Amino acid sequence: MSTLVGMQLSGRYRLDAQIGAGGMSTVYRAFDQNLERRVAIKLLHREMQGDSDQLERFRREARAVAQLSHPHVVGVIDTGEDDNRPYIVFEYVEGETLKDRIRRLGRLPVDESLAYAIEIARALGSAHAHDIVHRDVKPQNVLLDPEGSAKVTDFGIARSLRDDGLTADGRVLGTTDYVSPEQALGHDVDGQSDIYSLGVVLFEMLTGDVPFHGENQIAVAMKHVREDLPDIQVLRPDVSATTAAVLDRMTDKDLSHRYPDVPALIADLEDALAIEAARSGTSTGEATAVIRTLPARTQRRLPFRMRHSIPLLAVLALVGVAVTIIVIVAGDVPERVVDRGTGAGRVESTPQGTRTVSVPRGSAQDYDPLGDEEEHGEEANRVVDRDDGTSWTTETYEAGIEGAGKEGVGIYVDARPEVEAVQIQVKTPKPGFKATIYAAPAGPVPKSVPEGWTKVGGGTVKDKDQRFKLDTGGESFRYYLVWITDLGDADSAAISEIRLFQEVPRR
Ligand code: 3AM
Repeated sequence: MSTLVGMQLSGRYRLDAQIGAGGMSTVYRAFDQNLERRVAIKLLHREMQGDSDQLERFRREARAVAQLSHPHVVGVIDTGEDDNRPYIVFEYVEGETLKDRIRRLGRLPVDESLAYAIEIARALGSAHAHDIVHRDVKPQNVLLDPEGSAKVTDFGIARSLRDDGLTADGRVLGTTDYVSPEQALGHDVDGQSDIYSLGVVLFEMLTGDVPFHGENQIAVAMKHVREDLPDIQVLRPDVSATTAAVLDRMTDKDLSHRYPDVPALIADLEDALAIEAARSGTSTGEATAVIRTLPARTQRRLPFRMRHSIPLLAVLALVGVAVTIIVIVAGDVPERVVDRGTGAGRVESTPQGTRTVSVPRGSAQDYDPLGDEEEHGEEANRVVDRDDGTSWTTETYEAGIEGAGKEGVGIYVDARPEVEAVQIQVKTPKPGFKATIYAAPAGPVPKSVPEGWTKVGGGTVKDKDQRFKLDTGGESFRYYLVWITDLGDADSAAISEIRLFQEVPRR
């Protein structure tokens, strides 16, 4: 192949260096002499030339990919044929592949991993909308440009694994590290297969390694068919339950449980990124750029200062100083809400000898283990947004919760790492429902009630501002669940705020 270096394709593209080789083609760094710029050229292997099926496929897919114009897809500039050998001209991306980055740094920060996953998912979404399935999503096919943005390449050019991976005599050409179970079994694949592979890429970013190893590629492929991925929260304990759940759903072997399409996946990845960023209070690398592109609905999960530019913050800081001075001069220092940097920090009455447990925005989750596992999840964080005007609501139960065949539905707050809460405040615009308060220790959220949960309090929510004393038996817990068991006269319940209080240690 190296003999081709120095050659000119179609009198225009000078091949300068071979930069990669795949099962059916070779990638060159080249120079476009007309436009005087660097390009990347993918040239079909000579052996493939006699294979009219493959030739036609390469041509057809090159045309299809050329229709994609997307910021996270490596752009196709031109296609052509030289001496009957088809080639595709791509924009040249200066930088490393995502695989190189993982090799160099090991596991990546959680928010950065999610940011790359979102960018790759956006690229896949655009391809799927054009009926192009990538079929070979892997970090080797994700280029990181000098700004840090991810660009997916090799779209639709890879053949199905049956043709390209496991050959008739069992020889393996491509990697099966990212292969979906259905692809490994040689079934027809669609966009859901790309979602699985992207899930494996996300797993690798979070852990620094692929989930399965084996003696050969076939053994690895069979693990994708038979074995669950290792538990991400065991390997990477700082990953939130939300992110872990998204990863689980991306890599579910059962297609009816896996994300049905990329838009549904993107919405959850975006929420997960906002939650992780809100939890850590900072963002790193590409996450900072992706956070700016999140829809307003998702941005609301973020602390104020992460949503706004520095100059505005500087102005607000000055205003804050002025207000503090006025308050101090007036001789009325408000009680401070202990706040781990989630913004507003509104002044609220706090029971004597206690202080508010600070939970970040993004730390509330709907909980419906006996139903469809979904209870207006998109509204969950309204209970920790310090805004009484916004509420999370249950779904509508015309015949009551019992009538729906459930013992309850609820919402929990993640008071990470853990806390011994002595009181809970539940604010609601419409009192009258009954709730049991449960708590669970650090680790995965228990899958059902009461298993794994400890009852710590509860009763009827009679007031708009209801408080329940909690008895944790001296233990600390991470999750506090408001488990609604009876809606009273209403067909739904609403909660605008949940706050936990802990004792102030005596000196
Ligand atoms: O093997 P490494 O990681 O050095 O970066 C890609 C990878 O490099 C590079 O070709 C190799 C095999 O994919 N590559 C692919 N498309 C590219 C492009 N459009 C590219 N490099 C720059 N621009």
